Amino acid sequence: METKNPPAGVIISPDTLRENRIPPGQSLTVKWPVLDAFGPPRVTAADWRLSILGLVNNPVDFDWEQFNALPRVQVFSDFHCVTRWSKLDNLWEGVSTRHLMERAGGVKPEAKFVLAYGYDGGWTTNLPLDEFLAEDALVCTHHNGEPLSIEHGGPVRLVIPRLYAWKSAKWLAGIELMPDDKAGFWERNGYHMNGDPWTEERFGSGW
Ligand SMILES: Nc1nc2c(c(=O)[nH]1)N[C@H]1C(S)=C(S)[C@@H](COP(=O)(O)O)O[C@H]1N2
Ligand SMILES: [Mo]
Repeated sequence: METKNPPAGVIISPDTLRENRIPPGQSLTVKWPVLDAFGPPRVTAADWRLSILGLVNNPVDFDWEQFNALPRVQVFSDFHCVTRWSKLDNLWEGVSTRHLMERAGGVKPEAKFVLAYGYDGGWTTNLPLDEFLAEDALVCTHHNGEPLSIEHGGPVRLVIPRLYAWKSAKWLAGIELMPDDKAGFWERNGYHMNGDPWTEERFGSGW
C-alpha cells in the first residue's frame, strides 16, 4: 500500500508500518468524514480549558496560552472509524499524553483507566491507561499542518491512533484518571470498552 513519507522527527504510529494498513471490515476513504453525536459545541480557543483530574499527583487546568507553551510532537498515523471508514496518512500535531501526565505531577499507581470529556454536553469516552499513554497518543491542535477545524474537534481533540476513532474525543475538556473502568457515551450505548480495530472490538463485551 502506498505510504506518504512522514517528515523526519515525527513519531511513526506502529500500525502505519503494517503491510496491510486497513483493518478487517474497513474501507479506505480519501476525504475526511465528520462524525459526532450532537454536533460542535460553542468552544473557542479563548474560552477553552483542559482539566486533568482524578488519580494524578497534581490535578491541573490549562488555558489555551498555557497549553500552547507545552512542548509539541508530531505523529503520523491512521484513523479507523467503527462505521467502517479508514483514513490513512494523517499528520497530527499537539502535546503527547505522556507529557501532559508529567505536567500533572505523574499518574498515581492506582490509575488504570481514563475517561475523556468533550465540551459537547455529557459526551465521554473511556479507554485503558496504557492505550492513553501510548507513544503515539496526543492531545492535538493541528492536522496535516492546519489548525483543527471545529467540525473535527478544534481547538483541541484527543487522538488515540491504536483504537477506533470514537476514542479520539473531539472538543476535549477533561481527562480523568480512574482506578476502574467506566463506560463513556458510546460504550454505554453498546460500543466496546477497549475498541481495537485489528480484532474488531466494535461492540460491547457484555458489561
Ligand atoms: N466530543 C466528541 N468526540 C467524538 C465524538 C463525539 O460525538 N463527541 N464522536 C467520535 C466518533 S464516533 C468518531 S468516528 C470520531 C470522528 O472524528 P471526525 O469527525 O474528526 O472524523 O470522533 C469521535 N470523537
Ligand atoms: Mo465513530
